[in-house]
Amino acid sequence: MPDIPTPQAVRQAAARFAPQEKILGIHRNDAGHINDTYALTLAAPAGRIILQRVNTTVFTQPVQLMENMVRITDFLRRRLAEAGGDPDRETLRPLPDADGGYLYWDADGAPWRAFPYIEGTVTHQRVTDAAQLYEAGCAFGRFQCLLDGFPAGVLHEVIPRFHDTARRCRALQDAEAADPIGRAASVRRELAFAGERFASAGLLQTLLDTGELPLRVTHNDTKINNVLMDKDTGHAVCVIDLDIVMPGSLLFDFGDAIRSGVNTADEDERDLDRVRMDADCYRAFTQGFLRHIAGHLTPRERALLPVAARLMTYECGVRFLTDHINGDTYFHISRPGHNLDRARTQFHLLAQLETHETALTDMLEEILHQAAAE
Ligand code: GN1
Ligand code: MG
Repeated sequence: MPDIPTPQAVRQAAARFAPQEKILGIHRNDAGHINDTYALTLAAPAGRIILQRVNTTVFTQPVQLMENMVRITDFLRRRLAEAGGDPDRETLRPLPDADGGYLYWDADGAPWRAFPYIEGTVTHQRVTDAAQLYEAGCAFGRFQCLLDGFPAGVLHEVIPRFHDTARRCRALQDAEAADPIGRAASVRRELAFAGERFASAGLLQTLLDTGELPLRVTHNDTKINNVLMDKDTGHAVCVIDLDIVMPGSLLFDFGDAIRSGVNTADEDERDLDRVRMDADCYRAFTQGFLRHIAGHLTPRERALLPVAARLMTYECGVRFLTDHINGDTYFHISRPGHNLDRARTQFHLLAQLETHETALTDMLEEILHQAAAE
């Protein structure tokens, strides 16, 4: 599979999901780090379409992945209809291709899929005000509620033990030992920072394995840019990127959203002075998230919310650093050292989460109390 699809491959794939004569324009979107994403503009009255080439290095079972997605979105559509929502706007829906399947395989053997574009919405790569995080919190909390009752047993585990942080640490140690392109020596400081925290990495997965944390159906990739917001009202509309919805811990979803949402800078910011933990954003996300689900949390889950924020930030930094050492084989990069820059922002943010953990824990307690009183 070529690194980036050729324009011809993109056009051919597009023509499988929309009549060729109706396609007016194709624009690449570089926000995601894994799949290749394009927006197709179609002649009126048809709306736009999102077209994606699925990354088969990361998703080795694209057919199973799409089976999951169809099941999940069917379920969500039913739940939204029952709740008086708008299923066309509030959840994704994979589009069938010309043969009626959900994947089109191109000449290089790469799978493509498409979704209707949800018009009138925007995503935020970086949050600019706490109200956006409140909305994102509501969206992920509601997503969790809507999936309550989904038969988890039917889901394929498309990337097993995705948020097993200790496994991610072992992968970092393996990368350091193999050092395939000789980068390890130049990242000693980052390796030491990561190494000092290896011992505490396994906590959440261990508690899941022993049954002390409940296994739920979770999103597992709750980056803030995975929520579509109404461009006029600012309200959250739809949770997207359902590739790794799988059984997991709700703490993964909380932690990863905090990781991506409370950073005042971009995930790949080079000037670390700009990377700061915004406590107002932390509070706002938590208020939105807990508004829907505070009553469902077990005492253990409640107690571990701040720990999860720290561990998911750590895990993400470890993954970026591992990929840097391995030669950038997993996350798309657009400049040399891109994954190292990303690892550094995560570790910088993590240091701040650690410093403020007591205060953040108090803040969470207060929000949980308020949520219980409402
Ligand atoms: C990847 O492609 P994107 O941005 O949705 C990654 C997440 C990371 C994220 C970091 C399947 O998500 O786990 O948190 O990058 N997705 C996968 O930005 O590995
Ligand atoms: Mg993703």
